Amino acid sequence: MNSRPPPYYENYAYQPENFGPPRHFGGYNVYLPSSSPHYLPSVPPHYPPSVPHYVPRVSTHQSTPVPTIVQPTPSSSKTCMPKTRKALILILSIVIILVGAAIAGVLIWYFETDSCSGSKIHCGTTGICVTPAQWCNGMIDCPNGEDENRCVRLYGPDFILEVYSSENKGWYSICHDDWNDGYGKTACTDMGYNKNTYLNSKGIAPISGNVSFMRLNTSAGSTDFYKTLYKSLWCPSGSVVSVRCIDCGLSNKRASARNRIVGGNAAFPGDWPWQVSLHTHGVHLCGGSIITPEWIVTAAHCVEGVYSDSHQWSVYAGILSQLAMSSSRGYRVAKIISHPNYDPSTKNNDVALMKLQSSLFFDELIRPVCLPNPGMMFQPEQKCWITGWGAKHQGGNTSVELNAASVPLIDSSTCNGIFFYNGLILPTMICAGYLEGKVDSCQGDSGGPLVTLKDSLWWLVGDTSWGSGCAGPFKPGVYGNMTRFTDWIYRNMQVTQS
Ligand code: 4AZ
Repeated sequence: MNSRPPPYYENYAYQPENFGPPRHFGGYNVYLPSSSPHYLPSVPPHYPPSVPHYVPRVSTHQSTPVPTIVQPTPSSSKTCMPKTRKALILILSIVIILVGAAIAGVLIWYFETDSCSGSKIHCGTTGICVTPAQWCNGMIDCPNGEDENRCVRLYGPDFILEVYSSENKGWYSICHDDWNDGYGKTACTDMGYNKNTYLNSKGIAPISGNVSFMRLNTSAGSTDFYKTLYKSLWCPSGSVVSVRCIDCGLSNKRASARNRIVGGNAAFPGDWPWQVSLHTHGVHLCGGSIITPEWIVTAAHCVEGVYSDSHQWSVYAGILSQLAMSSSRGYRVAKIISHPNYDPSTKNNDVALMKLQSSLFFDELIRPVCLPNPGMMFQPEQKCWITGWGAKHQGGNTSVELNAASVPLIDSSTCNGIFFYNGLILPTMICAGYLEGKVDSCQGDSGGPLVTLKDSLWWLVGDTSWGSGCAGPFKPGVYGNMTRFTDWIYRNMQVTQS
């Protein structure tokens, strides 16, 4: 039996669909007089020149006696042509109404059948959609169960591919026998990655104590590998599938004691290649982290209220100096997704995603950081790094150059102590810093990364969220706890897959 913790779909961080704060369309005032008729001049309507010309023609025609035909009465002769006009107008109105109704019908049909264009996921080709919260939650919501039959995740620091079996109610690793890159790409796209970023699949030793696996039945005659999986207590190759969906977590940084942020040092090119600067109206406001060529992780409080409109943002990647950014264009943002359960008063679930309009091109200076997989453990005092263009002291201006500093994690029970944050640290938060202060993130670093190096890869441990001032004793920086958000991030990356 699988002796691991309960299935990861129990994602407390994710709650039913209610994406983001309501859009604020501040400043839009349409100056339509509420009672326009009062503004109309009280003069008779102006007719086009054809109208007076038309009336005499009618009377001329009527004046020709036709003995065998009943002569129209003067009154009827007077209204004969206006009636034709009325009929024409009536017919025209009906045609306009019908065309309008047809267009409205087509639009309603389009949005009903393609409601996935919003924040929803397609149930295969049925045309039906479900919310990200319904996807892989252990309950069938799609007509053919599409929401529960290809649930995959990467487990632990070795990226072990696991598939959820609703039949056996658990997560299972997959025997490497008969596995190929095609299956690997399928699994990655099902997680929310684009198949273009796929790196490789490997066979590795299973986690000790793992005694049951899923095996591929290649003679099952299906191209869909999920349909060929069956539970087995034996894995002939003795190895399970490990998949890398993106070449993440690489940096040029050599281990060094170079230690601004508050108490940090200026960064070198390529040291923190996932770090981005988020500008609105030409000004740096927040940091963010690249996780795929088109997705950036930041803090929900950075994109709150008036800042939730994607059009105002520009994303700068691979540039260390704010001065250099002002002379470059930046990447446009197509979409912002804030965590639906972000609470501005407590900063609970302070995470958001930005989808870029065009993909980043990865090189030495622009690279993604790894999202922590479920089952990853960080040491209580794990050495981490914070980076950003934030202030170098409490109340200072944002910095021109990117700065970095090393801070250890502080376990949540300590950070919630009365001398520290006295119960304000929620499970979606993680603290990092020193008891004596001195080194910390500060205003302008928000949304940026808290990363750690583990097994030669850089992992996103948190996103800069809040703190009581900057670098004061017993008031460390507080970061969004990324392991709590990865499930939500993947589901939302799937929303806009295709
Ligand atoms: C901020 O306002 C901010 N010392 C970021 C980090 C910290 C405090 C404030 C933590 O962006």
